[in-house]
Amino acid sequence: MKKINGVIKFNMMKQIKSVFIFLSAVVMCSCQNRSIQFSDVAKKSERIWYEYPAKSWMSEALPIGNGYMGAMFFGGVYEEQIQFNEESLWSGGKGEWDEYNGGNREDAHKYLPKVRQLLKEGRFDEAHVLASKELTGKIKSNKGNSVWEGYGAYQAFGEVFVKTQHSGELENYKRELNISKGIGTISYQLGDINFKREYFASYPKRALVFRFENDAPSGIDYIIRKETVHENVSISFSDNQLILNGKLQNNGMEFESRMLIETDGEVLFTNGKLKVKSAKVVTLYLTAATDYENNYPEYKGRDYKALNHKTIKKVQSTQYKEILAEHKTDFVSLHSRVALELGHTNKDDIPTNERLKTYAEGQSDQSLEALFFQYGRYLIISSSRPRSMPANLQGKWNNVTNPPWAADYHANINIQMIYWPVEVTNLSECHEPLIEYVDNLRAPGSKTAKDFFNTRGWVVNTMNNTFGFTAPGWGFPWGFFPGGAAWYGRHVWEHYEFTQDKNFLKDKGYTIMKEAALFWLDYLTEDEEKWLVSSPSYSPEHGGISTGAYMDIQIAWDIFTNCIKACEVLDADHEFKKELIEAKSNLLPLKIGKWGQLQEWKEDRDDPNNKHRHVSHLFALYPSDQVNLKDTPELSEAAKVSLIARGDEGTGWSIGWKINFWSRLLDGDHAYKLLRRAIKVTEDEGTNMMDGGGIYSNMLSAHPPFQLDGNMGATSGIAEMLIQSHAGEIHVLPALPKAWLEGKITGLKARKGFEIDIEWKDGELTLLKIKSLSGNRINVKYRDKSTVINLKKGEVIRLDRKLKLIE
Ligand code: FUC
Repeated sequence: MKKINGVIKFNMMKQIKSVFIFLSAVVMCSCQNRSIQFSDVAKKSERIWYEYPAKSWMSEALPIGNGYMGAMFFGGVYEEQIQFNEESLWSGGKGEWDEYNGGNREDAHKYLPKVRQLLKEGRFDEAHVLASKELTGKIKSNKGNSVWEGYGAYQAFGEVFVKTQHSGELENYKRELNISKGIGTISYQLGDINFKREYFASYPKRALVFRFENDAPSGIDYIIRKETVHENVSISFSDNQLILNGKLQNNGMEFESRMLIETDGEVLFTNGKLKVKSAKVVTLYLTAATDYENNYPEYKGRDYKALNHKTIKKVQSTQYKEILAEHKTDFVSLHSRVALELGHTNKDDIPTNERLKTYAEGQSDQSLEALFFQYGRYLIISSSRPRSMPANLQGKWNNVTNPPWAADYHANINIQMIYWPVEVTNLSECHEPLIEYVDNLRAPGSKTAKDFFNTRGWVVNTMNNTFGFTAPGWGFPWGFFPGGAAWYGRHVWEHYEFTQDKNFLKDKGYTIMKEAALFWLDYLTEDEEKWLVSSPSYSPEHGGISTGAYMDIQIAWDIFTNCIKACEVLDADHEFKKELIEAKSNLLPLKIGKWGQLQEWKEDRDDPNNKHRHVSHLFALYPSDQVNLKDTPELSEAAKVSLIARGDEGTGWSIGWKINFWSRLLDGDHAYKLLRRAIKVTEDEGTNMMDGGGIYSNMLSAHPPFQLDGNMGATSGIAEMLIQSHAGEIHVLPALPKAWLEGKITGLKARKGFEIDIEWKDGELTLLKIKSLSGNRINVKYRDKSTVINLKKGEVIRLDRKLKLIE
């Protein structure tokens, strides 16, 4: 029984039975007018709004961002508070501790044979002690209060406060974030004066823009100041710019923010503040940068002052209206690629906080679910754009110097989850920062591979910072996870699968994947039955040190499989491909345990009462495709048993993951149940690891506390409910819940280069539109029907519920 889980086979029978569709341009023309139309209701619904200013940064303030910078606005009436970030402002690194070297220890691998031997002999406690001492990352802790030197944390940058010197009775207050345009607005009246503010984060201009307007006949007065939690800063004013300069006390990182002010009022600079007199309009353009550069091992050297200078110059020479129009075009060009309408009703006229409350009480609100889906897309567009750094655990939003888990890049589920929906929801460009970042981790990661494992290739463990920390974390049970790099390799492959961009694969992607695979070729060892296993291994964050925790094996399977496919696409590296095929065939097969579960460990020791938030042994089901209903039905059934035992509770991201699992198991109603759980509003800003998850009233996901992965996991889960393309075919409405009787979605992407629109009524497909972007042939499946389509690049077809061509 050596090969329970083989390579996914193309289903020949289905292929033969299928109807072959070859299209002509004539068909394309005749269908031109039959595309999916959205009601005004859907178009209007993409906003979240409130009738009161925010008090809590985490649960109420609203996020905007341009990839490089993020801001949270509160919407205070008499005093506005806008907290802002710049992505590279991090404590830690060599600047904090001159011996810092990404956690690496040169001779660590010398202890590997001994740890392996102890594991072989079943001396787990001793193996744990030795691994904890010798196979953990080097970091300096001398403060006795769990502050670790060198690793650092993402830092709050500063805040802009704007005081309005006017009083009167407050009426008609509204605070809103339009997520399809990327614009925040605040409007209200004080007495008989109308106030309006407009905020956005321009990616093309690399600046945050805040505009304050009033209709008082001779304007009103404002007091504007910038603050920061960091010491050693200087504030100055020149050339209409409020400039904040500083150096982080922690590591000497230099930073600067410049805020250009444009107003019809008179501006005075006194005591570090701007006094604006008799203004009807005040516009602030804020930019920021640091001397950080992603250049291993220095991570320093950017001419940040020149960069800021250039940004402000560009802004100075352009009118506000033009900057706004340019921003809208840029933002909408991404966000509008996908539109989703669920059901008929739209409760958009009810403030979001009230809507969330009634939803948590059990009322239906499908347009809220659609809004939540689009919010995930909004958040990633706002925090991950080409040439920016990737989104971290909090995207780009953080208001403290010691954020939870350092607001870093966790590679044992979190960062990957943040990027799960980008390809399928038509935001491939937003994936690029992750891939760039990953490419830059190869250098430190190959040192870690040598130092700790004596292998070729590169490796990343549980957590990374911005200074190339690729070693295992400094606590073995949570910090040891050499699977990070190969998991990142899956993102590279998915980027290729969706875009079919061979040049990308050839010039960049393949090297990242190959080097991640090399690590696994070397790290895997033979067990007593000659199967390849990892040793030591640790199923993320629970379970004890062992040999052959299945997540490792599934990750090795995944990178080997995808590398083999990449060799085929590129027609290259044939010898290496053979090596991979051989190793893959020797991987320990997945096993079904005594209570019918998919085993998490090599030994059959899963506890049916274990509710741990990590469900790592189902990596094979999602995001990977090693276990899928089409090719491995028994293993899928076992995965289901495991999933039921784990339960429906967890942190925000854990619930997000489970939505994707249930979708892959084609149980739309269970996926939906979890989606409702994910959208359940909470005020908990603590750290509940068991049954915390939900969202805050600003719709940011609560781990708790706020963590972006929960938003993105749910967005990906919704996409998986509507389309799947992992098993070599496009499966339409694979996990449609009963609650979504009616709906439409346009612009989803499928692997092999397709763009898909779907419309359904009474739970039945009514229209399927497929556009081929790469000229590939593929099987399309809807319920028990399937058909092979073979379209030229650019061709479009429309199919009905029987998958028959609509002429
Ligand atoms: C992993 C999880 C935690 C948290 C952290 C950022 O360690 O187990 O729940 O999400 O990442």
